[in-house]
Formats: sequence, structure tokens, C-alpha cells
Amino acid sequence: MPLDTIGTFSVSRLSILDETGKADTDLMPDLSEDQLIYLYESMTLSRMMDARMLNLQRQGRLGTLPVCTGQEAAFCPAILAIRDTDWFVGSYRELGARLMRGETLMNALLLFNGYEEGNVNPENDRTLPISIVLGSQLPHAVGLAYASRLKGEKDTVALTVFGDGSTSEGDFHEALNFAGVLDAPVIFLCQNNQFAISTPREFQTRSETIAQKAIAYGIHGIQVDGNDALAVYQAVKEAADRARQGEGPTLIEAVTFRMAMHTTADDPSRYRSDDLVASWEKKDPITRFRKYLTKEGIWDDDRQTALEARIKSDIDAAVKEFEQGVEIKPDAPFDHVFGTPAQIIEDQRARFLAELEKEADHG
Ligand SMILES: Cc1ncc(C[n+]2csc(CCOP(=O)(O)OP(=O)(O)O)c2C)c(N)n1
Repeated sequence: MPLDTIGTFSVSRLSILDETGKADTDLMPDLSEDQLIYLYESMTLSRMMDARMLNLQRQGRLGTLPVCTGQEAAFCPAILAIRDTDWFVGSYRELGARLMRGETLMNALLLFNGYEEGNVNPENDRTLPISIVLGSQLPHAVGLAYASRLKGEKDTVALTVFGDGSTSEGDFHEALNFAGVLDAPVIFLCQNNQFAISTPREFQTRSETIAQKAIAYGIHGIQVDGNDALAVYQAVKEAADRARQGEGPTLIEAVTFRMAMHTTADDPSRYRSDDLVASWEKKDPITRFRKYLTKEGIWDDDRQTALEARIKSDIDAAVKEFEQGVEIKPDAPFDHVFGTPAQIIEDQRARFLAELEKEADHG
């Protein structure tokens, strides 16, 4: 009875842009100057809006916020790599990705003040509302991708985003299994930001990488430097191309770091050291990308100053408009539950509005 090796497996890691802004020219993705600049500007918008919202929250002018500073390269390039007609099924920590899908700054302010209206993307109805129930968005992405294929949309893929902690959810495993079995055109993009609130990545799983979990489900898997915008773009683009050609799903692990707190309700100094945070500061995805663009001669300090001024004025205008008071529908959560109105939801809406009226009558 020999003991045979019946399979050997390997895990690849892709990185293109190093911390000094030097790119591996052999691996350069096919991106025009305009696309590179659009990506850089989108990442900068995400960073500046995130910072402003954190300030607003600290001043009591915004609700709880899941901060995404430091992770911009893990999600913005993914949106550039898919099409507007594809599905985007996110979690809650991809502000810049949602803005790239056409969401307004006002939407972001509404959403993080708890207003359901901010969850509806006016520009793209293939962008799903954020998912806070960890991992629950993954089976949805598989279903959407598979349904699009069944409806004859051969070119449509679904991109879904989640954190390292979400890989411990049953939904993660069920989604990968179903996607593999059905050859569903899905891209699973894990933002491994090293922590699930205070739980470090090593306590989440004994697997050395998250990418290798793809092997168990018989699907493509790759790890990328998640602070390298070019590597993330390339990995997602290749996964999308494969999915469009009927070659099934891919799991991408983007290794990054959450530079700030989990949410504004968290104090990260209680579970991670300043030295660890400082070591990731050197890997900042935006600084690195800016250095690359500057070396290529397509970015300079004047353009940077003009960009920051433009973004600041857009954010100022959105905050001003929001704080002047926008019309909010208290029963908005009952909208959009199903594609066609359902009696059970309408009954709940009516009961809820009646309750509100009763409360108003009682002052
Ligand atoms: C099913 C479920 N369990 C627990 C929570 C509470 N919770 C919210 S965020 C979070 C950590 C998530 O970590 P990760 O998936 O790595 O994403 P990150 O927040 O780091 O982006 C937990 C446990 C939740 N939202 N949903």
C-alpha cells in the first residue's frame, strides 16, 4: 500500500509597485494615462472624504463610521477593472469603490447618519446596499452572477468584497463552494486588513494565507499586495476576464492594513502596537502610487494642489447641503426590499407609519 502524492498545490502572490513607487515593467497592466490618473484621483477622494467624515463623527455631526483609510488600493482598482454593467456587492469598508460606482458624497453622509436613502445608488442599480452582516453578501453575489448567466448575459460578472474576519463565516464557505460547482462568474475580493475588530488575522484561521482557501473549492486563488493599486487592478482584471470566458470564480486576497480604528466606536490602541501601525505607514498605497505617477511624469505638485482644492470644495458643498437639512423618508427601509411591492412589507410599512403618527400625537 504505497502512500502516493495525489496532488500538489501552490499559492502565488502578485506585486507590481514597490514602496518607493518603482513598477515591474514586465507586469504593468494595460492602463492609459487617463485611467491611471482617474484611479489616483478616486483613491485620494476616498481618503479625503474618509478623513472629513471621521472629523464630523468626532464633532457629533455623523453616526458610527467604518474608517477605510489605508485600504484604498484594495478596493478602488477593483472597480476600474470591472464594468458598470457588472454587479458590485460590497461590505461597509469600501467608500471609494462606491463613489467610483457613481454614488454621491451626499449619499455617504446620509448612509453614515443612518438614513436608508444613502444606501441607494442613483447611478447604478447593480451596486447593492452595503452589507453589515458579515459574509451574507457573498451568496448574494454568487446568485446574481449565476442568474445573469442563466438569463443569457454572458458578459456579466459579480464582484464581492469582504474582510479577513468574514472568511470564518459559513456564508463564505457556502458561497465559494456553490460558485465553484456552478462555475459562477464571481470575483471574491478579501480585504485582509489584519484585524477583525480586535481579533488578529492569526487568530482567525490556521491557514497561512486566505488565498489558499480557494484550493479546497477547486477555484482560482491568488494573494496580492493590497497596498499596490496596480497589482490589485491586474488580479481583478484577470479574474473578470476569466469569469467572462466561462472559466469560473476567483478568490483574491488583498493584503493591506486598517490604519485607523475598526469603527469610531473602537479604540485600536488596546490591541495593537504603535510600531505595527508605523511599519504600515511606510507602505501607504496613495503615497506609493503618487511616487510612481510623478516618476512617469504624469503627476506633479501643482496637479496635487489643484486636486486637493477641488475635492475639498466638493466635500464642503456636500456637507453644507446635508446640514441645511435634506428631506428624509422615515419608511425608506421598506422601499426596495423586493423588486415588486410585496403585501407583507407594505403591511409592515403601514404599521410602522401608524406607530410614528401615534408617537407624534403624544408629542
Ligand atoms: C454575522 C456577523 N457577526 C458579527 C458581526 C459584528 N462585527 C461587525 S464587524 C466585525 C469584524 C469584521 O472583520 P472583517 O470581516 O475582517 O472586516 P473589517 O471590519 O476588518 O473590514 C464583527 C465581528 C457582524 N456584523 N455580523
